[in-house]
Formats: sequence, C-alpha cells, structure tokens
Amino acid sequence: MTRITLVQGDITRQSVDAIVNAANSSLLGGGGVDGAVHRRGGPAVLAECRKLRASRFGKGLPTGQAVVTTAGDLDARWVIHTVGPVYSTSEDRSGLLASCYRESLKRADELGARTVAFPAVSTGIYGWPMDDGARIAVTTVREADTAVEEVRFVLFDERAHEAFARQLP
Ligand code: AR6
Repeated sequence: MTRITLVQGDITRQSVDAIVNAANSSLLGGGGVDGAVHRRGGPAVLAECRKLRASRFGKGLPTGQAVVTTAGDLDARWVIHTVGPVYSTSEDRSGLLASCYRESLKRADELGARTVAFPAVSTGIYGWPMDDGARIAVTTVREADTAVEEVRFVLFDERAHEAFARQLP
C-alpha cells in the first residue's frame, strides 16, 4: 500500500529518494518547479539533461513521459523529470496528465525509490485548474501498481494544499 502524504512548501527542500520535476520537453530548464530544481540541484542535473537530449531524446521528452537524472545537490538520489500537458479548454488532455504520474512511478520502481515527492504537475505555468489537477494526481497515484511506499505531494501554497486535501479521505 502506498501512503499518500501532503506537505505545503518547496519541493526542492524535501528529503526523499526521488523528486519529480515539472519540466518541459526541452529538459533544459524553465521557471516554477523546474527553475527551482535546476537552481538547487546545480550543474550536474543540467549536464545529464543535456546528455539525454544528445542521445535518447533528441527531439525532447514527449508530454506524459518521464526520465531520470541525478539529483545533484538536492537532498535526494534522483530527479524524475516529467512533462505535463498545457491545459486546453478545447481538448481533454487529462490522460496525458495522469500519464505523468504513472510514468514517474514506473521510473521510481525501476530505481527502487521508496519515497517520491511530486509537485502539482501542470497547475502552474501550464494553466491546469488546481482542483482538477489534484483529482487526477491523487486518483492516478491511488490506482497505480507501484512499490513506492510514500508519495508526498508538495504543494506550494495553501490553496493547492487544500485542493489536494479535499481529494483524500
Ligand atoms: N515547490 C513546489 N511547488 C512549486 C514550486 C516549488 N519550488 N514552484 C512552483 N510550484 P510549474 P507546470 C507549484 O509552473 O505548470 C516551467 O517553466 C506551482 O504553484 O512549476 O507543469 C517548465 O520548464 C504549481 O502549482 O509547472 C515548463 O515550461 C505547480 O508547482 C512549465 O513551467 C506546477 O507549476 C511547466 O509548467
């Protein structure tokens, strides 16, 4: 049974086996969680991202997928980079958002990670409504077949924390 926990704060301050990054397909950094992960993770994270772009992901990491690098100077062993979908009112992209959580947990299982911290993927710059993003995140993790012992959702502000709390019994 995977335990789901909620924490309000900065995901880059967590001590866990793996920190999930809300990246973009370039894997070369950006704002929000991605900016913070690269800032605190340091150059080792970016160096591995560059290698991935030069090898397996020449065209970038597709939306809904997840890939692993070192965590550099973060208090974690690995960063799992996933690319959330940009929210759209004309197209239902929730399958892609669910895929981010599922694929990240698959990478975590391959690594043997027991504790994994997730941000609320796509709910920032990518515009996904928080309540729906929280519902998809919690439902997908609950239904996932994973050996991860703790999934910790790290929510930046009170509004996000409350949205996730509403999804838990
Ligand atoms: N710790 C925890 N949560 C955070 C942090 C943090 N340090 N910083 C922001 N959040 P976002 P996205 C929250 O924008 O929507 C980047 O430029 C934030 O309030 O980081 O998937 C990438 O390179 C929001 O609820 O990710 C991509 O281009 C949630 O984390 C793009 O943004 C996700 O916000 C990805 O956009």
